[in-house]
Amino acid sequence: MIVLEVKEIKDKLKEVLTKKRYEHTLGVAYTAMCMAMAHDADIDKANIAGLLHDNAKCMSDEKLLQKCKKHGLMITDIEKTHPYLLHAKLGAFYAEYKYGIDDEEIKNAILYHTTGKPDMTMLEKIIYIADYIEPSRNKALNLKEIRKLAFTDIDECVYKISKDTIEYLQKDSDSIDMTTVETYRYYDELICNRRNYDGC
Ligand code: DGI
Ligand code: FE
Ligand code: FE
Repeated sequence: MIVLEVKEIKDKLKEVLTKKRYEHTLGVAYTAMCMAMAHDADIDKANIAGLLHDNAKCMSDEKLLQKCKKHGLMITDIEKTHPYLLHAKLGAFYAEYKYGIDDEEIKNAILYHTTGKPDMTMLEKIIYIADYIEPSRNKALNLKEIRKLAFTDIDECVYKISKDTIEYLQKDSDSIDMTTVETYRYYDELICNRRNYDGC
């Protein structure tokens, strides 16, 4: 098992990512570390997961499909038609085999950073959110509110991101991964139950 220092991980990423993607990567890592501070999570794990979340992003669809097949990673129907989704799966695999990460929570945070999943761990939520709000992101709706929620109410923040993502993807509803829908349903129910419990 190879174990790389943060500096070595950054140097390796610089070689495989475009300049813009590398800047985004640093933005996610720094945002994830700040969120870890706010939510009593492990700052070093947040850094590593943030740095590695898009390590397999700068690849063509053909290459993503070919590499996943080569390494025996299961490709779902939606991933066959939308291969860019595979950058999360291949990225989690590379985190272990190219960057020496054997921490399951870090690998899962990378694996689910695009779709989210029901009942995420704190680190999974942090990476899912940091990817959406890091400072160089500027296209999504409601960013101001979502950025604040990242530090004040993390479950409501996941709920809002999954809701806006589904709305954004609705134009082409065949493109929506079931895990993305399950994430939305889980956090919708969680927030709804909490509101009922609070009597509002
Ligand atoms: O890799 P990044 O661009 O930094 O961010 P990401 O991994 O979250 O990917 C963002 C894109 O993924 C964004 O355009 C929304 C899209 N996405 C999220 N869930 C789904 C999805 N795309 C499809 N086709 N299906 C999904 O369920
Ligand atoms: Fe990504
Ligand atoms: Fe990203």
